[in-house]
Order: sequence, then structure tokens, then C-alpha cells
Amino acid sequence: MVQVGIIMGSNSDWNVMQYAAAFLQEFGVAFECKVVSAHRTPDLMFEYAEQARERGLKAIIAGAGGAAHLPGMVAAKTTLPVLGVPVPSKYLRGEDSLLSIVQMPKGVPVATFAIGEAGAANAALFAISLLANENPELAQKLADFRQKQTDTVLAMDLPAVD
Ligand code: RP5
Repeated sequence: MVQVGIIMGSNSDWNVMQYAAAFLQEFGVAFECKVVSAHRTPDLMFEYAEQARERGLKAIIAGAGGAAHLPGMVAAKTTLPVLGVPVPSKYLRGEDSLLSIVQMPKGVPVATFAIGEAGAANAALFAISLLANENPELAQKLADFRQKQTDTVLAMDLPAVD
């Protein structure tokens, strides 16, 4: 059964959102990816958000750029955790996306991540850590992943000074 939904406002967001998909795949979490636009397919957006919990999803990762309404509007229609990813935009480099997503008024939260690739990847890792609360095997995979990162940094060399 699909556990995490990855949605995005356009297929042009895929360059960034694929980093979320890659981590979910690596950790063996069942997920789906779909284009759902807040302003171009508002009815689909409401339908997706309204049905997400009964379909068995545990979290929704929503990425959008510009005046990025998608994560907030989805959060308005579901009590599932919504993880917002600001996608870099053409003119404001994603600062518009970030502020649109992060500044939710009190009462309807969206967990907001960094702009771009790091945000998409971390949103997936955060969803995995939510699922790991009820799944010891996933928790162990997450711990192994962290340890590998630690080992990589501890093994880093720097060039000698000339
Ligand atoms: C937003 O507008 C999308 O999330 C995307 O980041 C941006 C541009 O969309 P396209 O014009 O590339 O379809 O809705």
C-alpha cells in the first residue's frame, strides 16, 4: 500500500522532486508521484487531499514554485503531515516559493524544507523518520544511513599546504 504521496505543481518541478522519490525508493518505502496544481487543477488538489488518509497515506510531500499554494492548500484539506518543498523559481530563485510555503498562519501547519534538491531529499528523510516511529526495520535503515554519512566525513582528507 502506498505510504507517501509526492505531489508537485508541474512536471517542471520533477528535476527537484525526483530527489525525494530517490530516497523513498532507496529505503523501500511505497510511494506515488503525481502532478497536482493548486491553481490549475484545484478540484483534483482537494480530491487528492480529502482522500489521502482513507487511501492509507501517512504523509504528503508537496513541492511547488513561485506563489506556492499547493502545500498549504493540501494541508487545509487533510490532517496528515504535509511536508512542503520550495522549488526554485525563474525570477526569485525560490525565495518566493519558500516564503509562500513557510509562512502558514497559526492552526494549519506545513513542515517546510530547504529550497531545491536538499529540501526534497530531506522531506523524504523526514517522512521516513515519521514512518520509522512504527517500523523498527526502517529505523535501523535510517540509523545505518546516518552512520555511513558520519563515516564518510570522518574519512575526509584535505590537501597538503604547498
Ligand atoms: C508552479 O509554477 C509549479 O509548481 C512550478 O514550480 C511553476 C512553473 O510551472 P510550469 O509553468 O513550469 O508548468 O505552479
